[in-house]
Amino acid sequence: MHFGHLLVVASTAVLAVAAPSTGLKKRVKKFQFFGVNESGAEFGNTAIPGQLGKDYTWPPTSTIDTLVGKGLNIFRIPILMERIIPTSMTGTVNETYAQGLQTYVNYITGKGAYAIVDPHNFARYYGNVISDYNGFQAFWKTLAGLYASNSKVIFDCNNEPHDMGSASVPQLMQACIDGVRAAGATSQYIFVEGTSYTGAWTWTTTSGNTNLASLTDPQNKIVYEMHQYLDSDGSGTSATCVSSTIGSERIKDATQWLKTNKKIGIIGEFAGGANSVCESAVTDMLTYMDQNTDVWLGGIWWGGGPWWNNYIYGMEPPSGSAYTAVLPLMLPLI
Ligand SMILES: *[C@@H]1O[C@H](CO)[C@@H](O)[C@H](O)[C@H]1NC(C)=O
Ligand SMILES: CC(=O)N[C@H]1CO[C@H](CO)[C@@H](O)[C@@H]1O
Repeated sequence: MHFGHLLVVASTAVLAVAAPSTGLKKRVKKFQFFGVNESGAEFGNTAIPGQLGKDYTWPPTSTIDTLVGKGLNIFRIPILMERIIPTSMTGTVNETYAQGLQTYVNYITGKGAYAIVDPHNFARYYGNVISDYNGFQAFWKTLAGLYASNSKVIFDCNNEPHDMGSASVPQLMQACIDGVRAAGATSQYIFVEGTSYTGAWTWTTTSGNTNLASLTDPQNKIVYEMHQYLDSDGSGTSATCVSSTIGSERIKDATQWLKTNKKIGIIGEFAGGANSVCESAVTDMLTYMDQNTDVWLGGIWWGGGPWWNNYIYGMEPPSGSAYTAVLPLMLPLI
């Protein structure tokens, strides 16, 4: 999702209401990974470094308990590069923010789930497209170094690069891979993203992305992360879906690309509104992915987090619209 504005609503009494028992069953575990983006630490991106509890937050661990209880096993944690390594990409970490991340990551991986560290920066640092690849490699060496010994952490190079020139994307992603491995983090998966907001539907017609097939990793654990929303412009800003089959239609070419290039992928963001067309579209996409689990490792819903308030795709227990209406339909398919 890539709209610029955000409704940041400070925690309200709504959040304090005790979770009713939903009676939801567990997922059937067709996919290696299935989970939710847990938003909060990247909020308030005009306030750098920002203040914990005012500009940004770490999502509640109770949500992790609830969703792990449903069999979900992967959580993507958007963070801001400027908050974790503030002075320059070659600098050192901000201890306050790094500690907050560490506590949250350790909680997730301590429950046996995977935690994706996701610099939610659109390939930009302080607003400028990143072109200093050595600096970006240093950034990742420092960040991955914090988690070198935790094999349940996944490194997501950068969220949704866009408008940056096709040639730059492979260089940027390779610098990330090299930085992670140089940190001695050798057991973890690395998720790479493409430009055009890493859209699955435009993957094969975006040369910067097809060129990502040539990325190399000595550990051979690269996963191609693509995003796919089901609204008309694919931006993830509307609760209306194009049709009940738009999901499989939009990921078909990317599926073939993964197969042809012998790669594996994950849908790192997807969503549709809580209505019957979108619900069919979501289950259609998941059914198609299930027929192609040789290349699709799973999916990660956008999004959860405590500050979304009545969000069209809200996956936050106990009352998020997707949590109550869409998750029950997905559990038998994932
Ligand atoms: C570190 O980040 C916190 C917010 O997480 C901020 O309050 C603090 O000023 C930052 N410290 C430095 C030295 O930038
Ligand atoms: C892609 C994306 O994440 N879009 C928005 C989603 O929400 C975050 C805040 O949680 C915004 O910063 C993004 O612009």
